Amino acid sequence: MLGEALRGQFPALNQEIGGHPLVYLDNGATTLKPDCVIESITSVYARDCANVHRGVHTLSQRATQRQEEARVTAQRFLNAPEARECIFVRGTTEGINLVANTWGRANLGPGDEVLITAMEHHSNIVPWQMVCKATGATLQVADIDDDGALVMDDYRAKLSSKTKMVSAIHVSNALGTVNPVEEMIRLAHDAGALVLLDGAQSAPHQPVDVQALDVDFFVFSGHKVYGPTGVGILYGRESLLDAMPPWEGGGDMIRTVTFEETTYAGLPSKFEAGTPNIAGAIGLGTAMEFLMGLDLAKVAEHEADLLRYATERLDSIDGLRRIGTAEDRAGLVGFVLDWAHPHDVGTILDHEGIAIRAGHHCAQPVMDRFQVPATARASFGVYNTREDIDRLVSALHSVKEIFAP
Ligand code: 7TS
Repeated sequence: MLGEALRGQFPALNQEIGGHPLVYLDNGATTLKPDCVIESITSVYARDCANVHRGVHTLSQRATQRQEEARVTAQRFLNAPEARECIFVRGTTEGINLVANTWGRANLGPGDEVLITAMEHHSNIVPWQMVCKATGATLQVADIDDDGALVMDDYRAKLSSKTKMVSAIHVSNALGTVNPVEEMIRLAHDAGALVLLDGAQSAPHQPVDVQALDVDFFVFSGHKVYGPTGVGILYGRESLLDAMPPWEGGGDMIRTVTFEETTYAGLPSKFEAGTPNIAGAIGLGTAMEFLMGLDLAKVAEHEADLLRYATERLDSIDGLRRIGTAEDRAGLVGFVLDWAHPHDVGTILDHEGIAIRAGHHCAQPVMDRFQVPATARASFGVYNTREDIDRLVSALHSVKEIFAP
């Protein structure tokens, strides 16, 4: 049911670029959307178009019910104990900023430390840098090795009673590294620290169980799990979310307001001020149902096969060097070529109808670590096939003929 059999459900795949059928290998940036998600979003605007949580009329009740059903779907998707622990946010970036700005400002001070890894996306570096600056806390960074794997000895060495939060990428968007998160979480908890996992690149590719992981916060973006842009989920343990101050003030997040004092609503409303991305939340619900319907364990297997195949085929190209060679990898392969800049590679591949990403992938410290300005990255999704990889490899051979005849 994966690969070729799914392609008909993704209308964006049914087009030609420069006279070639589209090969979409930029799923790490965003995934294409299946018909069911597009129809789900359209049906909100076409039929159930109303604001949520405030209307007595039928349309508002329908919109509210559908949004809250999507929250229950998120609870199932993550195996969260309670639906109210799943907060709708704008995406991974907003989820991390929310925790940094609420939990962080309330709990960090001079002498405290936040530990991240050297393979983080900018969205898991900058918010912590900002909150450390504001609170006097210190940002620590656990090293990675030449394969792009976390150096566990360094992680252990940098964990101490000063560490209040470990905020780590689950699967690296630049290297594909899958971090040993179970061990990282256990060690962090032993040291008395909380753990936030950036699941932007794990949630699309494997089952996630926040209870089995015993993780305190988990964030992911809707648009990378075949859902719409502008929506995502922050999961947090209820006791932690309850104790955190609100993020934005406004409608829907209050219990009572006077000019002297405001009391706040309970979860999840406390963190959802203002009119939310209603159609986005509902579309994300449909996307999570879609992925669970495919069985995420099978998705993981399918993409692992593509990764193995791509690795083998790319390694047969002279002058191609893969960046990110850790043992445990998922979802993507990054590489540089001796004979062409990644941006030129990306542009030429586009002429062949092949979409990849070239750049620093919002992970400049990773590029610095590997002393490259950028990499080319092919990232996989449920609809990709071995033929897509064959097309990529044959187009790379054409690039080689242009640059290194
Ligand atoms: N964390 C990781 C690991 C990511 O890969 C991304 C986006 C983000 C956070 C931010 O997600 P957002 O939805 O809030 O923007 N990564 C990429 C990428 O690799 N190419 O384009 C976006």
